[in-house]
Amino acid sequence: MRMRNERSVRAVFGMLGLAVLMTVGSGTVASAAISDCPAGYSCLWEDSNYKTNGYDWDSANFQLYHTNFRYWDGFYSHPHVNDKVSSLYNNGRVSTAWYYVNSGFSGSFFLLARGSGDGDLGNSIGNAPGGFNDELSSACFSDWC
Ligand SMILES: [Ca+2]
Ligand SMILES: [Ca+2]
Repeated sequence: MRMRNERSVRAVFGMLGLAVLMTVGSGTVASAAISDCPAGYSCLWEDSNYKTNGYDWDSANFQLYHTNFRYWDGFYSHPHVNDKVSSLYNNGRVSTAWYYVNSGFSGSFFLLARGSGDGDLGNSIGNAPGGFNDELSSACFSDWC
């Protein structure tokens, strides 16, 4: 599948942090769920395919960083996302986003370039590597880590 190949290539670049190269073609993966992620935010959903309990609008979103998903206190409030994120999207305006399995930007991590996401952390297909499903506890855009 064309889209799957694009996403695999982008995953490799994402791991290298080459955000500048990531903008080409980012619009081709847009879906109704991703479009619910506000511009300038990274959005996190409990389930795969950019949904929480079947609702694509029900995401936890951060604008600069979030040090501990256990205490989600932003404007876009969501209490259940710690260790439950299964899909996510970086709709930031500028930079790569970093996602960590532990609070305080520690532990294993991966990167998503601006304008990219991963619809299922439960597999290693897409922009995020495998092994991160239901594990994430903090995240930041690269200027704020
Ligand atoms: Ca989950
Ligand atoms: Ca965790």
